[in-house]
Amino acid sequence: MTLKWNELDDRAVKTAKILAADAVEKVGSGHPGTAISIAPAAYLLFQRHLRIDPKDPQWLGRDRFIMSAGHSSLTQYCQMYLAGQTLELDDLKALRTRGSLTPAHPEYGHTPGVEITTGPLGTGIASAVGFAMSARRSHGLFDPETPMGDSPFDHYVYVIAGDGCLQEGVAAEASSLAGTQKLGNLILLWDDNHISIEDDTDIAFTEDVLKRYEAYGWHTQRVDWLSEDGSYAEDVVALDAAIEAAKAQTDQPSIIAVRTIIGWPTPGKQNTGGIHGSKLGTEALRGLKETLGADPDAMFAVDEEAVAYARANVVARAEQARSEWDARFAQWKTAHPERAELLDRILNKKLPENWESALPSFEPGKAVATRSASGKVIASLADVLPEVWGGSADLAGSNNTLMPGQPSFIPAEYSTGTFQGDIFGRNLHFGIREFAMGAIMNGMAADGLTRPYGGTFFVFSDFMRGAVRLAALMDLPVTYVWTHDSIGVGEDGPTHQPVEHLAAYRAIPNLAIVRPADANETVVAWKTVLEKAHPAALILSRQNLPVPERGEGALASAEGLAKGAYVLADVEGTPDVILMASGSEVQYALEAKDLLAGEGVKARVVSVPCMEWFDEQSAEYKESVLPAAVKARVSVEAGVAMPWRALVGDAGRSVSLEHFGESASGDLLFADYGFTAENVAAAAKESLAAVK
Ligand SMILES: Cc1ncc(C[n+]2csc(CCOP(=O)(O)OP(=O)(O)O)c2C)c(N)n1
Ligand SMILES: [Mg+2]
Repeated sequence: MTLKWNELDDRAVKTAKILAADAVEKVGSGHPGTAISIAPAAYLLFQRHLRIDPKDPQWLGRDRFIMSAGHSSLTQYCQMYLAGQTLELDDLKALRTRGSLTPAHPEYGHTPGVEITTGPLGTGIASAVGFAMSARRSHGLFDPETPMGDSPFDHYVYVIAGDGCLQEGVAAEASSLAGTQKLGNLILLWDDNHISIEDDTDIAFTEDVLKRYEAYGWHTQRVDWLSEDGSYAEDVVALDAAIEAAKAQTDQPSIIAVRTIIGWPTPGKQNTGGIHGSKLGTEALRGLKETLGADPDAMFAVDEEAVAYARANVVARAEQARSEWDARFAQWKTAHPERAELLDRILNKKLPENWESALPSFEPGKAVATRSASGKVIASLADVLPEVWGGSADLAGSNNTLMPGQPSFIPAEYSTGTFQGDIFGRNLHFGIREFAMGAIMNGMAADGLTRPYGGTFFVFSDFMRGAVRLAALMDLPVTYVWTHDSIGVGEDGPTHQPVEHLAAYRAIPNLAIVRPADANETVVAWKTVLEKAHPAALILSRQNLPVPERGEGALASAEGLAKGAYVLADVEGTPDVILMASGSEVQYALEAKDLLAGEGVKARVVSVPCMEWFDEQSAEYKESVLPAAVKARVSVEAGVAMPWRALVGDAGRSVSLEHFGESASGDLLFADYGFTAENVAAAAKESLAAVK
């Protein structure tokens, strides 16, 4: 079908260019360049391809749009305005000002219609891969019998990315996986303008990007608006044909390189790094408007007729798309009432009645690694929580992240002797790509129909930190399964032994770091994480840990974990000293309690699996666990003591690790570095002395 495009379309594009320039000019900062030059492509996408309903930004049947080049948020904001979705002119005038719907970078959960927070370059592409995977998994979960493309759960995921996104490793990681996954629903427009902040990208970026994507298994196309002879034409017809070809490609993701001139047509500033991230200034702004045939002195002068035309077009397309989709969705609902109930439950963010009865419990006596307990929990979720799926960055066997009996989410032709592939499978294989794993899970979680988890060694969580921070910022219910959580890793040595990681991750706001002390705490940890549905990391041991007796006459119930910290073992009356510990070190605190009792010192043991959840508790509860009057305190954790300072107080002592580990057996390192009952008891006596 040839593109229908008329003079009003041209005028709407001009309006977008001028609004982008004016919005930055008004606030005095921002990124006008790309928003000016990529406007025709973004307009074409929003007006002719993207299936959205401006009245219902959360419409399940919509296509997803992701502005990976998040600095160019105006590209999206101007199109949302022209489409009549969420934003009005006043919102554009309020760009980058406090509380506006138009923050500097698109923010998920803040501006309806923004699918994911972008700005850290490259992560948008990776999250888009997550959205595309989520779409396929959702099709498989709710409508597996229907051919791909015909289900109400099918849709396209469109991304606009710049040179920066394509230079970032996370985009390369995710794009490689997208090729293997044959994500035919993913379409990436690369604004190939050869400019980033330091001007010409030749200084750092010279490979043939399309060849690279071809090697990843992508369908690649090029649309040159800038010709060899230096002439420039915003050829929307050619781009439209390329988008059509990309949509027709059902078993490969697509990239379309659009060679543009940044800032075109801004006299004196186009094609320079200078227009990337600074306001144009009066002269260039007037020049741009004159070139576009607009009043050079008017600010925010919109072409009302063109705006009305664009909005009407989006409404008409939305009405048609809605009526087709609504009918298909209604049919699906009637045909599958149970699945419709499941969808309802998931959309309402509820867990099924009594789901927790599927969870395992562990008999005291036998020692169990918490990673292995976590694996048993994951296995137990298979039938009760079909929305839960996940995997690992090539460490499934070590992270215990496999859901037994479930096929792998890979095209069947990539099945191996070990893993049976199915495009609707459930076990995820991220490859050795931790950052992409994190950003992909963000896309899945933001899409909202599934609950992803992903594992790696805790020490390598550093590689995914940028994505974890975004999950915390967006408050996405992603679960990290980070195992091999301390020097307990042993022989693999200091490169594999986390030391500073607990502190570093506790420093991220809105992220729960949960380090259970034993198998039964691990069960409650998973249960609480799934119930709370916020970003959370499970920090799990490689090595076996004792499973102590709990209940009457023994240690307190592991249910206390849900409060973040709880009294695990107590004494008659007021304790002399409080021993706090997390994870594998709780056992030393318990042993120390007995040693101290032998010397007439009354020690309370508090298990502190999650400082963030403890922080949320009432003042009364906190006082009941850690009475202010008891100043003698000891923390025990195989990591830097920094996060414990507030809990131990001035007279407190920390049994901690302030240096890197070594390649040696974990048992030897624990003992040699002072993680023993004797040393904990000695620290308790020191603290008691300090109080006196
Ligand atoms: C991970 C990350 N590193 C650095 C930046 C800072 N930054 C913002 S835009 C930009 C240049 C982007 O170049 P490009 O994608 O080509 O955008 P264009 O200049 O064409 O708009 C940089 C380095 C960032 N936002 N994210
Ligand atoms: Mg660029």
